Amino acid sequence: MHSNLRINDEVADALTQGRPIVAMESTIYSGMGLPSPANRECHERCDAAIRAGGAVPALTAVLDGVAVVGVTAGELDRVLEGEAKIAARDLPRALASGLGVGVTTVSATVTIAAAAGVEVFATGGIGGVHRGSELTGDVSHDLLAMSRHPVVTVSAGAKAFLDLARTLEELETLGVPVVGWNTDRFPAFYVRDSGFPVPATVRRGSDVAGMVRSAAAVGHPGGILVANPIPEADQLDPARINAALERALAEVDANAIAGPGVTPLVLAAIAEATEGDSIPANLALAENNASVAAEIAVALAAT
Ligand code: PSU
Ligand code: MN
Repeated sequence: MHSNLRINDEVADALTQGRPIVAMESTIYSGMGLPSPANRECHERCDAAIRAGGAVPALTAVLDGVAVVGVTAGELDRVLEGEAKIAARDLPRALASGLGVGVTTVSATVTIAAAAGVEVFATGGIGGVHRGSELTGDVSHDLLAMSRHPVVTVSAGAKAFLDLARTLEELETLGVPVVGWNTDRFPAFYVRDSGFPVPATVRRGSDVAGMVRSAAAVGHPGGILVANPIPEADQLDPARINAALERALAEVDANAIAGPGVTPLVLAAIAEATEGDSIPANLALAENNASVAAEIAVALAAT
């Protein structure tokens, strides 16, 4: 029987030797997360940031019916061009049916990372509770998945096209610890402050490593969300980005899109509404998250 999980050699060696590893999702690096060629540059910069921080990058994806932890250089193009978005609930079908290429969301990545024994994961922004969810019920599975799997997620908060107040409420309901990285504010992706506070602030990788080991000691399941604001110099003007978000949401409404197609459509509409200015900001925050994730992975490996 062939295995549905493949860990590449570099990641497998690091696991055996207890060296730091940072998992990466692949939806952000596909056309559904970023337009070409920014998607490739984003992957390059995140991969380099993780290595510079002393950790091994492990890009996850589904390739030929196998959940891959550590996509190799030779496989990367297939992933960048991937068009099937795979959340955790899509994994069983994708693997059992031998899907050619599937790009993994946050929920699928924490699932696969946990299965492989990888404890830290870097993304751009997580999914969350959508505006109007009281009618549509649209809440990203990312939130529940983070509460299920013991993986630290480093994210620049979440985009304000979501209902951030409800997203934070839902994370509390699900029992996911949320900490701000050198901030007491929950960031909103392109901007450093969403207007909402975080329950606690951490200042270094060892602070998060201590939380991970403490959670395990008392049997608290699931992961931790580290909210890492975009660097000051890369932040976008909040008024401008909010106007672009409103235009993007109106476009989604007009197209009567629902389900997993919503987020990719809003992301594309935002890039268009900001005339591409959102792209450098997106790359900068993803790279910054990769660096922080590496610092946390290094601290965890030392415990
Ligand atoms: N938000 C972003 N960029 C992204 C995503 C969300 O700012 O690329 C992607 C991530 O892969 C996330 C997924 O896990 O969208 C959430 O999709 P949904 O809302 O359908 O759960
Ligand atoms: Mn959804």
